[in-house]
Amino acid sequence: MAKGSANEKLDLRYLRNIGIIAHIDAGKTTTTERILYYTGMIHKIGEVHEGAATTDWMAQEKERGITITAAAITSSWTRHDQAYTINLIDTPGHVDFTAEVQRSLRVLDGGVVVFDGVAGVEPQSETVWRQANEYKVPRICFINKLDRTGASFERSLDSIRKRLTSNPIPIQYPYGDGDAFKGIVDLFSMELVTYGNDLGTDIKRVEIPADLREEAEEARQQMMDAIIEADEALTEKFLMEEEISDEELHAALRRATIANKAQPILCGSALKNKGVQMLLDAVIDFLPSPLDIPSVTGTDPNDEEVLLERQPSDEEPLSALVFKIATDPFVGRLAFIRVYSGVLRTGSTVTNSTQGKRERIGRLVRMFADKREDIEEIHAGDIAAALSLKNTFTGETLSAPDKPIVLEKISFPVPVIEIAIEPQSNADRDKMADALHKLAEEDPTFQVKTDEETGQTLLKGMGELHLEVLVDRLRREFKVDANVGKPRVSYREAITKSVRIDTTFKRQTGGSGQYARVVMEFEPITESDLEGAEESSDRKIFRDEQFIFEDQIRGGTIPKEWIKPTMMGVMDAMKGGVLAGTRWLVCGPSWLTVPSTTWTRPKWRSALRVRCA
Ligand SMILES: Nc1nc2c(ncn2[C@@H]2O[C@H](COP(=O)(O)OP(=O)(O)OP(=O)(O)O)[C@@H](O)[C@H]2O)c(=O)[nH]1
Ligand SMILES: [Mg+2]
Repeated sequence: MAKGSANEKLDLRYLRNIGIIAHIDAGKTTTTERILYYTGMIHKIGEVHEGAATTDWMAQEKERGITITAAAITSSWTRHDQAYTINLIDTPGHVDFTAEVQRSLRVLDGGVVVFDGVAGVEPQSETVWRQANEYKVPRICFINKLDRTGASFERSLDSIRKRLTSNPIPIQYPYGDGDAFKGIVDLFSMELVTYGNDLGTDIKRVEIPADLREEAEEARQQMMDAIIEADEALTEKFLMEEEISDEELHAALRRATIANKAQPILCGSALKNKGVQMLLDAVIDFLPSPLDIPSVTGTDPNDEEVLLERQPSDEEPLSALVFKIATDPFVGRLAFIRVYSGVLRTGSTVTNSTQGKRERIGRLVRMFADKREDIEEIHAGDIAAALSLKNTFTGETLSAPDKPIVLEKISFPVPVIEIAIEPQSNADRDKMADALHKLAEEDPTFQVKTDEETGQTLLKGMGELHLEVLVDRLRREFKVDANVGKPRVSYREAITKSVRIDTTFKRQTGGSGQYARVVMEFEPITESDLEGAEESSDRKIFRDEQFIFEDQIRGGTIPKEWIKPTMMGVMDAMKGGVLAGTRWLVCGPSWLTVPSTTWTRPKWRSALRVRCA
């Protein structure tokens, strides 16, 4: 691992913060696993379908063979004798977990978009592409699964061209497809890359075979034309009929990619270990370092109008964004952080400038999926995690106490579906509240609420799978036994005819005792009641959309201060209703507790109607 474990300054030129994004099952995790293997982070390749992939570490991920939570890893790759640090986030493809993509793209500098070579662009590829556009994340594309029957590089490329706002520029060309997929032509060096073993570690660069020569040359010409067209300086040179070198083409493609004017297209088969090392080379060659992207901007917490800017440098005041909170079964609350400027050090005190609170930085760790390594500092441009940040949540900014800045928050979609959950025992009830709180803290698209009318606890999420996984985690990680069901529909009661209530309350507790008598008339409200009733200046009539309360007490026989609580009692009772609700129309006697001698016969009349939901 490059600079991760040490406290030496990071040379930002040699850092890449990237995310892998795609439709579900395109092969993101399979590709990530190869990246870990070829960069020496793991010594054996684990497959998704065997529940053994490093970044799919949660029990639910292993069992289902899908990624649920974005996993961050750090690795190192040597290119032209220079070691580069790569912080990589493997994101989930399922639409229910789109928030994981959203927050990852917010803090990453570049993206690798993976496509299934049979299906090409799929619905969720369009979504993640749009998200990457929104955050202006430069990207390269990897057309994967070329070993599958029916795979087609050309067709997939065509779908990228047609269905995404893009300017794809292939820099590779496959040799065969399906069972016959044998290797990849590097259109810069014009060599065929093949593999001498199944693990893909024995890379051979050989002459392009005769049967492929013509196609490869045509593909190279198209690449050159496309790069020249995407770069003004080269276009000019071309028009002047000057010689253009491969180095110039390469540099121009890097510029165009970083400026989001083009996307280099690569291909291979992650499962069959073909093309991943070249993908790593392309990450280094074409995706930006933190120095290549615009410096971060934010606002002054004391004055939102004041825009502030921070350069990606250790010398600048600290600015960092917390983009994810996770509950780690071993170490507790983990906050994933991207530091944009300055240095975040263990033992230091920083300001959570979003909330205006101080936070002490305890342990800092570098993440390797579910494993971690202690570090002393996180430098400008880097991504790592902090333990025991108590008051900081997703999307909040940490900054130097004397130079606070608030970075733009992360926007998340609103949860759309609901289920009801009920603990099986009282012990589960307490555990459940705590666990739901923790899960909701991790996941901004998961909300917990209590339905006031039915008293049920409702879980709101992005889809059935999302909620199913959360309930499963509740049971297994937090050991809460709970039943799940559909939310109860809250029927409302409405009175249908007028009724007169005459209630007496008596309590003899020694001394003067307590006595109250309440007489009320209730009537259904009609539309004309609501329209017709005039505003009352003597405050004897109170009205809202569903309720008119008329005080008919004459001559001040009842002190005024008791009237309002009486009305509030009725309003409160209206929320529940008398038949199925838990509240009674005439509330507890606390507001009627009066010395018996002050009471005469009140005559109150109130009208109400409770609308059916
Ligand atoms: N034939 C073939 N299968 C592949 C290839 N890459 C991945 N797969 C298989 O496709 C399935 C999905 O792969 P994953 O790597 O989990 O895909 P993913 O994009 O991470 O999926 P999510 O994280 O759930 O969105 C697994 O069964 C892989 O073995 C490939 O290059 N060729
Ligand atoms: Mg995955």
